[in-house]
Amino acid sequence: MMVSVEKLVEGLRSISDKEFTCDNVYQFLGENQVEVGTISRYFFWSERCYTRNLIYKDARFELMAICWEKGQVSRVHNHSEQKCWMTVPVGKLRGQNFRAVEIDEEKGFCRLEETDRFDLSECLAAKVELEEPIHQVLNLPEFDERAVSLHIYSKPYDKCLSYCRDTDTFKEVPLFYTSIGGKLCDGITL
Ligand code: CSS
Ligand code: FE2
Repeated sequence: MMVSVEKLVEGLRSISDKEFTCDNVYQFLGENQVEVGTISRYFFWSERCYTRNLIYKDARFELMAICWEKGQVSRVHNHSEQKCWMTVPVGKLRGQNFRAVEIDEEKGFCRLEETDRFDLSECLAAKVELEEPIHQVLNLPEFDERAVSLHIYSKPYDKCLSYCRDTDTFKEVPLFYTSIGGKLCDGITL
């Protein structure tokens, strides 16, 4: 079924706390695919970096549209131990998962190894596995088009760990919104 983003949010809000599980929300997203026309007012692209555009947020979850120019990639990062689901209503994205083969938290040292990867498009839903939470999302140059992904994070978080593969280090980084409710945030230039 295709639904407006308003209906999608309404549906997510109506799921009880107890039922707000990885599997249930995943299934809900598979059954309720968003009509792109209803999220286009949240789209902003920047040549500098992918953009994070907040659509809805409460204490339990946030929903955002992330806009990717051709070739843009996320950092290798985690989700601060929060649950995450994503779909790709526009274009196509590659997800690459990693596992930590060696970690020394005190030294900020972490050596990663690539594990599985997946391609997402056409609103196919994915969940970021909590057992293997380190990943990167890439709009590969060969996909040759802009992409938009919808992300649900539960609970909302505003910092995460970012991993550098060249130096085998990791650190906490803050996360910012590019826009909220369809309006660019203060101080943001695209
Ligand atoms: N988690 C990243 C996007 S890639 S899944 C972010 O929220 O910026
Ligand atoms: Fe992520």
